[in-house]
Amino acid sequence: MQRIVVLAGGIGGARFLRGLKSAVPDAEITVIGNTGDDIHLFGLKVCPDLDTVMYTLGGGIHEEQGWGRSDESFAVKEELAAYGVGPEWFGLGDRDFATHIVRTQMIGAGYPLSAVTEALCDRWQPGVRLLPMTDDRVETHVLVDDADGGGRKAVHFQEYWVRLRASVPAHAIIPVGAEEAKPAPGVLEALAAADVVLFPPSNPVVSVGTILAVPGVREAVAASKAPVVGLSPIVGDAPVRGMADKVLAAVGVESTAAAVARHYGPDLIDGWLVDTVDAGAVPDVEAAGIRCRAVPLMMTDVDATARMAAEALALAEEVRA
Ligand code: FO1
Repeated sequence: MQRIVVLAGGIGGARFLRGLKSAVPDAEITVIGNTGDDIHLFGLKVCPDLDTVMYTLGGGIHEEQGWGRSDESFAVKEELAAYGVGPEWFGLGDRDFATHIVRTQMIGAGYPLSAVTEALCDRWQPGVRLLPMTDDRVETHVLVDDADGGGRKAVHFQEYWVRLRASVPAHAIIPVGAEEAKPAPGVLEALAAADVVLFPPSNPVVSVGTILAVPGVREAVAASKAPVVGLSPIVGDAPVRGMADKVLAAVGVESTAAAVARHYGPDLIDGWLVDTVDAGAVPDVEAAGIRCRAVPLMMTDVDATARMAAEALALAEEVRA
């Protein structure tokens, strides 16, 4: 059975995984999920990217939004607001709250996040093995201008992304705690045993980049004997969704499919897929020592996404040969 390891962020990663499962239903898929987006609110631990993968693959996602639960209501949020308790800018729904309550309760009882995630997945049956990148606390912060002080301040990634809508310049992206974090149980083992490693069209800085920032993960991907293939989240010089261009600028990377491939670099990735509109970038990427193909990369539906996943696996076979 083919063992595939995917380093995934939230919406882009989750939708890609749905296509991958459809393309290779018999494969054993391990997902290493980003936890740098995690936030503690109202005394609860919220893991947006793990939950987005779990709900999307388990059939509980709000499809149009791409995050949060389907059939959601917001009574708890409204009641909290009536007490003047915020933040109001982060939309936690009633059904979603239950997930965070169970998670926080289990963590309080001494279970590591990896065990909690496994327990939550018992309900959702996502059809993949979902591992957090680490059981340790890592929180991505973004350095922005401080309108009041005239200097700069660090804000939580969710505040930058959701409240500020990435509308102010990001000067630096800091995965706080990453340096001291250890990969969660199973992460390095999965990478060592992988037949193929995939980087979905997730954010290269705050999703895949944060996973790679956990000591040992980048090294394990680079040392992997399995082909490592990525799919560009940038199509026609703009992010397919989200605001990846804003955080790419913070790390000095141009918002192009070729620049993201070079950012990962040939030590990490063996193959790279760009969209057909970026076919002109193929020679650039290949000149950097990365095998590159141009194929349609818009995840318009599960079938289109499955074709992307199949192309990524075909490129993996090509680099392996
Ligand atoms: N994204 C938003 O744009 N607004 C929200 O209010 C919001 C709430 C939210 C709650 C739970 C959850 O799992 C995700 C949520 N997201 C929300 C998505 C999230 O902020 C980001 O898209 C990811 O962290 C980036 O991968």
